[in-house]
Amino acid sequence: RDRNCDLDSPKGLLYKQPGITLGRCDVVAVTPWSAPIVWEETFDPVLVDAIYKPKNLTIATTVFAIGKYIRFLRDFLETAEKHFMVDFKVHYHIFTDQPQEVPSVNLAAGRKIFVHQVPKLNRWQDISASRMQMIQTIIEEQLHREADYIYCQDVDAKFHFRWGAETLDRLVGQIHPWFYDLSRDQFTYERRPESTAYIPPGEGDFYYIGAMFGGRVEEVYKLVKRCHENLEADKANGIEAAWQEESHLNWYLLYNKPSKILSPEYLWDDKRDKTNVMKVVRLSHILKNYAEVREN
Ligand code: 2GW
Ligand code: MN
Repeated sequence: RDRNCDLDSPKGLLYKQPGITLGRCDVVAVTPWSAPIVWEETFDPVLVDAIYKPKNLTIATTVFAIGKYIRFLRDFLETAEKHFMVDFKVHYHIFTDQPQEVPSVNLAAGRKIFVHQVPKLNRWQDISASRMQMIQTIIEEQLHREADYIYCQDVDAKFHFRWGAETLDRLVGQIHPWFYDLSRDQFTYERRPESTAYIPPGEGDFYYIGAMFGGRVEEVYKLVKRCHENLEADKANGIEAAWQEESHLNWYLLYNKPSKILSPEYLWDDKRDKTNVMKVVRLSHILKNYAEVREN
């Protein structure tokens, strides 16, 4: 398993020479702590696949489809089969209150769906916050044995383009598509010192979206465990962070720096027009009728 960190590259593979002075000049592709920020044209997909495919990795993904959100699952899964970690072993872990409604989707060899029945929670804040706890439990019970990496995603999204092994790393955060071009004082971090998710003014790297985080299973385990503990501590104190688990995720990733960061290409929002830095959209949050999907 430790060999997963090695970047063994096949002999004789031909690819473009890495540049020192050329490359994307319109975006920053590395953080001040030397973690890559992944953008189109900053990696060679053929080389990335040649390094990662021989490792025989299993990549788990978790998606929640509770209540009316079950309707988004088919498109999510069908588009994932076309673009998400193609030619890798993928285990989709679906958490739903309606196991009989999980669509049957043709999966490529080595890819599997696991359905986990969960209760129907009514408050959306509870659905969103309980994801941390459920991911913690599934890692303890199953994934620590069965998967190398885990990526935790929203279901109201569709894949459009390669979402591949260039995203694999120890701890991975996703830049929120509405915040990548704002200053840190405009981020919607939790600003009340009474919350465990509190981030003081003047601090902050990026605003990470709650809809996508991931990495090595043992690193994501530490993240979800800590966020779950902090969510519980806040609840005991009668406080709920501004954006629930997203606020706690932002706190965690500020003080436990991610080793790789995904540009907004890896989760765009269809409500926002594509900006100049966006050469491709790999996955995007679809337009949905909030009022209709959210009423009980
Ligand atoms: C129900 C009522 C209101 C809001 C959400 C739900 C709901 C969410 C639901 O009835 N059933 C369900 O399965 N969910 C799951 O939670 C589903 O996987 C969904 O994609 C995820 C997050 O809810 P969603 O997609 O409505 O939230 P966004 O995309 O508007 O939210 C962002 O902010 C949230 C803050 O709590 C989360 O951090 C989320 O990850 C962000 O994308
Ligand atoms: Mn969503």
